[in-house]
Amino acid sequence: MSEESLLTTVSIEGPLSMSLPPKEEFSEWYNEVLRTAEIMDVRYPVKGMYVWHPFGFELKDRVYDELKAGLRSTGHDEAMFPLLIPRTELMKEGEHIADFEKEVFWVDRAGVDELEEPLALRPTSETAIYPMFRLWIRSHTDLPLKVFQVVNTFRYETEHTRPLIRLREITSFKEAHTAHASAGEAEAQVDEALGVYGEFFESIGVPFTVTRRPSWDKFPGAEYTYAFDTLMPNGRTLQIGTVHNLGENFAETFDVTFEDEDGEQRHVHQTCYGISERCVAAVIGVHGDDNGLRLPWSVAPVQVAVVPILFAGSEEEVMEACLDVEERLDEEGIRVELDDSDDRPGEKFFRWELRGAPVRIEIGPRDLESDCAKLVSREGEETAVPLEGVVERVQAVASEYDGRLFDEAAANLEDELVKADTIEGARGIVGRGVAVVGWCGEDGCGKSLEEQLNGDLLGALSDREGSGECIGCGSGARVAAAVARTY
Ligand code: A5A
Ligand code: MG
Ligand code: ZN
Repeated sequence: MSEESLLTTVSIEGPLSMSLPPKEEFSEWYNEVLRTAEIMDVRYPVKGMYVWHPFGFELKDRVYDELKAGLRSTGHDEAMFPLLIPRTELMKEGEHIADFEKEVFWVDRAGVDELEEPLALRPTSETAIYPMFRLWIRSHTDLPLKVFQVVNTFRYETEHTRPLIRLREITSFKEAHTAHASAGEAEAQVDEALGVYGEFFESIGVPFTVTRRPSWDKFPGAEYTYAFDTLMPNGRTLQIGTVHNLGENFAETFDVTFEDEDGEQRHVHQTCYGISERCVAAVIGVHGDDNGLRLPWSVAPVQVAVVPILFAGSEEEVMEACLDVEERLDEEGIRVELDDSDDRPGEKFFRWELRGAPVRIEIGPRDLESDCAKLVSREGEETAVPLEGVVERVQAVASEYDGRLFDEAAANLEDELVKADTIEGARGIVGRGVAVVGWCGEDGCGKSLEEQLNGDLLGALSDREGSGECIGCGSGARVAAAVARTY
């Protein structure tokens, strides 16, 4: 056996350690991908708090760049408020605190002193921000006010904690808060926010449903809540964002008023909306495969991995060609990494598939004989490309990559949204997909549906009409509602 064929054999098969649990075993797969692709280290000794590896952090930052761009382009300004909230402020809004009280971490000592007033670690920042809105807003000319911040928030979650999904320290909580002169403007803001979030999720390839949450699942203190959910591979939906119309509730509590055009003092109308690093969990869960991550081009920290196939005698020539390809891609603003580590080619292939690089370029002596490089898609399709045409070919792949990823995932979600006309039928769907059922919209009937179906009523789907009978009580179905098992 020649040296070359021996190495090739190794590179194709790879050692046994280079494998993941199949994606079908989603929970094991997810944990193993987070660990081996270096997204999160879960060994930090506080429950529900995890460490971002640099690779995961860069992925997160790129995802959040998309989100921030959408907010900025619609007139939201970034600000930052303190982590600690005085107890009296936190306790002011009765409905809000009734729900959050069980989840709050407290600071009640500083050094050796007991604090006169305990300070809460923000579980979310309404009660930190609105006392400042009170000072900032004087007149109708100060409205609308639209700010957002990306901060860590703390929630003492008692359900099973999971990295990126259910955290006690949410490290990347993006919360937007707005104030308006009228109810109509606040409603229009809810629509704008739904649009910004929809475009954001599409830009990271994550398909979603939008539902109006039932009254018992709305944000505490809100008039109503819309939520974005995606479907994870284990058949559970994950709430990946929410948009709330707060009406005048918080404005009344925090005395946030403005002088209108007739010189009258009025309460502002408010909205807020939030997204956490669950959106990164969604990117990972929705697109990954048995070989690891499949990252959208828009957010992949490494879009193209260049792997030299080295043999004694041609090393210099091969490295030169690799460096040239790297440089030309880099000049075009493509995030390229030349993997010149000492690992075997097979190990490098595994690494870049695991890390979700959309394209791998292999260059070896055989490719150079015909002045070509081998371009391998993340799905494993191989094409020989003339060296001088590599940049163009990569750009062609880039231009259609994310659209295809999203369409594939969206079609999959569409398949899993299954209409059911009976309780029996819906039972067979909940737990593996999303049951779409006629619902009268009554709270009592909805709660009983949740019990009978052993799932959560996500609420009325925004893009579907109710028709026929409510599957719970047989009266007219006012809405088409989604029911699923949730994270
Ligand atoms: N102030 C508003 C925006 C708010 O706090 N809304 S929220 O409670 O619904 O949170 C916004 C989003 O954060 C949720 O839709 C969910 O996607 C995410 N989230 C909530 N709790 C979380 C947790 N413990 N870990 C990770 N993400 C969480
Ligand atoms: Mg909660
Ligand atoms: Zn009913």
